[in-house]
Amino acid sequence: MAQGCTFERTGQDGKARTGVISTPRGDIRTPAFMPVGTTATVKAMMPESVRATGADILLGNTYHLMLRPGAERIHRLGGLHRFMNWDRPILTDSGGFQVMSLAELRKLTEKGVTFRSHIDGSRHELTPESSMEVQRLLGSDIVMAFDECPALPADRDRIASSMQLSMRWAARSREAFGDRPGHMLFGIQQGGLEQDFREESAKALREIGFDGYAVGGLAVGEGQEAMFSTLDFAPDMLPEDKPRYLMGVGKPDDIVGAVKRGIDMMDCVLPSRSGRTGQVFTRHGVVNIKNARHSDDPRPLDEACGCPACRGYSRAYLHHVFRAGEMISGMLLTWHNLHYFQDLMAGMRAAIADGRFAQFEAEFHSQRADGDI
Ligand code: PRF
Ligand code: ZN
Repeated sequence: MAQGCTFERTGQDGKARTGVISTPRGDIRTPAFMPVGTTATVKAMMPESVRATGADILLGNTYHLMLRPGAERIHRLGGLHRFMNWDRPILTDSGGFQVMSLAELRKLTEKGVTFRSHIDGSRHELTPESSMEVQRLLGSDIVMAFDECPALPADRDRIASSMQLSMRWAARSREAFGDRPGHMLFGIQQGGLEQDFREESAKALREIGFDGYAVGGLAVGEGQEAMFSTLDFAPDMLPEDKPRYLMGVGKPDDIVGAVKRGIDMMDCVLPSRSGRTGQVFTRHGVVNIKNARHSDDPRPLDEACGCPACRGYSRAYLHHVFRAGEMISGMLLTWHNLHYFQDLMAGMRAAIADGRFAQFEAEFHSQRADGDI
């Protein structure tokens, strides 16, 4: 473990774990949900509000920030924490995944990937070495190795060669990262849905040695059932005494299923993005605030929620400001959604600590309706 950072496991119930990652910028309680702050903001939220929802750590993106406003600029301005006024831990993704989904004219070689910016068409290159440098300039607390992730379905040959390239890049990432006390480097397991490739990838990562391990390459079109089948074996291949991070997941039921299978950290744009499109997550299921049936409803989104949107406003008001395109709509709904996701994590942490995770999971599912509520 990088000097100045520790991972202490404080409880386990079945495969579900609870613990604390300690960093010089603060503790991260696990299982942890990381709100996404791609462009140095969690959209529609002040950092102090993000903290008030219960977040211990945010996710930032190498790809977006290197293009705009530039990593050197952020570095000159005191680093990403100072720049965006968030002084707690930040994890940054390494860029390869975003290049593959957003950039244009991508060219993949052994060295790395060249591409055109989706913002202004300018040419750029990302390699394991340059990704480590950008993440250093940003001042990221948890740095992700540079990897490649094929969209699924893909044939076995493509999955194998992509995974093996990612493992060579993982070794180069480790070398380029060097020794940075107080900062952690996470490796990323790839290998699609294939047990043998997941094992080959895990073995390569374990031999290199990382401060934490991500399960990458899931939630890329395979569906929940296939993702859970893979999570039935993939996390077990990663060191038990290091944090395990499932990248880009997910819906509340994905998160509960991932924690049940031994995942400690997750991130997803869903609560923040849905907050801006009027989709609201509650313990009873999804509420679509744009639906006309909310227009006279004096009740809050969720009676049991302690967030500002639920304490101060009716569904009728939230429906009105959404329909009117008012900015407070995105602010309140995002706040509620992030609060709901953090409540869910806190509920799981407490249930694991008390040895009642199965009961928590049963209640989580029984409270939920399938359709809109
Ligand atoms: N690799 C990286 N970032 C990611 C993924 C990955 O496989 C995913 C897959 N769900 C999301 N974000 N570096
Ligand atoms: Zn609420």
